[in-house]
Parts: sequence; structure tokens; C-alpha cells
Amino acid sequence: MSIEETDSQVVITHPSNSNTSVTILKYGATVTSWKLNGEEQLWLSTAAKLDGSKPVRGGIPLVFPVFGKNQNDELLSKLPQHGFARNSTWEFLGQVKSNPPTVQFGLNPKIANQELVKLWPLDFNLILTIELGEDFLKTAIEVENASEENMKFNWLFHTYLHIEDIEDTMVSNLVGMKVYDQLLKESFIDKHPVVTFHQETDSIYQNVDSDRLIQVVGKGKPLHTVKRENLPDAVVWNPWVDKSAGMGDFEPKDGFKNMVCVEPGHVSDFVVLPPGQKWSAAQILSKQELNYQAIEP
Ligand code: TA6
Repeated sequence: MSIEETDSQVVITHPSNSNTSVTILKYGATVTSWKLNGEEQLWLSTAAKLDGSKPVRGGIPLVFPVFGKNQNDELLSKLPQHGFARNSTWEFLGQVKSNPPTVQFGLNPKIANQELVKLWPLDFNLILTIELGEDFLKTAIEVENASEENMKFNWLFHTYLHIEDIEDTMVSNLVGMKVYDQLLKESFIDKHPVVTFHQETDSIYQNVDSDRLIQVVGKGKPLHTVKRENLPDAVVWNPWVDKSAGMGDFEPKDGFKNMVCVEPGHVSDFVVLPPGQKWSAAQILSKQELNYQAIEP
């Protein structure tokens, strides 16, 4: 296993397979690539800014302390959409396990984006742990409230998954779940057996049982499985034609055909963490291979 650190990023290669690797940009502690046996699992815009000038368009941006643009909380409403974790350069804390290779990144008010963190004057310690398995990637977060008052926050992994064709892709295991449609601005129970895509989709699935593995299936093949730990919600997003056209850092413009966001989070209400307490959560991404062995005639 190797860990290569440069000024801007860290690359981890699995000890058992040099074609399995993960790349983390220190800016936003953003996973920008996860290759499983040489095959890229994430989508990254070819116009993504990787120089710290704006949050990365693709990979796994981190959303904290607020999901979306808050309109009514005194402090959170001052922050930009999705908060400041993805706009801050995190500290690489090093390797914590050799197999599966596991590394950590940290963020606190002293090193966070100073222009933004001053808008949210609470003391905190974030530790992101990234574990590269032979056939999975686990990203885990620990939030410590180092303030003297309760800390109210959202957390979300804004995961951009690579797919082959959005119109031939479905997201399963969300049937019967309550969903808030961010476009219709209304809530309902989703009775569709699977989520399919034929227009912009921006749905917050709420309180999804933690034993529900969310699966992305493309052309009948299981492409991705998303397991959540302590993250009750899952956002499903595809920008489709017009929204893609309107994002300067979204390229190629038809790239929406090759990505779907499945975003584990705690976003339909706030985590309220008492002083001195810690909160943790994780997503585990894996690729389900069809283990089909033809029976010799
Ligand atoms: O997670 C879905 C979402 O909240 C969408 O509403 C869309 O805004 C997307 O995030 C991307 O947001 P961004 O700030 O990265 O352009």
C-alpha cells in the first residue's frame, strides 16, 4: 500500500491491487477519484476547479454545517449553500491503519475558510476518516462540539456516482419512503418501485431505514451500493439539461447522462450536539459484481 502526499492531495493505493486507489484533494477533503480495479466509480466534471477557487464539481464534496441555503436560522442563514467544509483546506492527519489503508483529515475553526467560519462562531473539530477496501470505500465523519453551547448542524456526503446512461439507470430500495421534492416543493410517499430519470431530479428521501442498501442499477447491472451509518436521509439528484447548462463548472454539458448523486446525510432536520459531545456517521460505497459462473456443459 502506498500513500503519496503532495501539497494539494493525497493518493492511496491498495496493497493488494495497485489498480485500486483513492485520491483526496486537501481542499474540501474532497475525494476526487475512487478507482476499483482500474475502473473509476465517481463522476468528476472536466471543468471542476481543483485549485481551491471553488468547491469541487464531482467526487464526494462534504456538506457541513448546513445543507442547501438556510433561510431562517440566525447563524446558518449567513453561510453559503452547503456550508464551508467543502470550501476549506483540511489538514492531512496521516495514516491510521495499514490494511485496509485508512487515512484521516481534520478541520477546525483555526484552519477553516476564515471568511466563512467567522459567520458561524462555534468551536468544533471535524475528523474525516477514509478507508480504502479491496471492494469498498468508506468515508466516515466525526464532529466534536468544542463550544460551550449546543451545536445545530446538517451533515451530507454529496457523492457523485459514475454511471453509463442516466436514462437506463434506476435507484432502488427507496420505495415507500417519504420524500421532499425540492423542485415541486412538496412532500409525499414515493410509491414508485424504483427512481428513474427523465428530467431534473432533486429529491430528499427522509428517514430511510438504515438497513436499506440504496442500489444504483444500470442496464440491469448493479453498479453501486450505498450503505449508511447514522445518516437517516438520502438525496437523489440529477441536474439534467438546463441545470447542467447553467453550471459553469459542469462539463461536458451532457455529463448529466453519466452521473447520479446519491447523497447520504442528516438534512431533513438538524443534529443538535451538546457541548463537549461527539457525533459520527459514515457511508460505505461498494460495487456489486454479478458472481455468475457459467455451468460447464
Ligand atoms: O444535493 C442536491 C443539491 O442540493 C441540488 O439542489 C443542487 O443545488 C446540488 O445540491 C448542487 O449544489 P452546488 O452548490 O454544489 O451547485
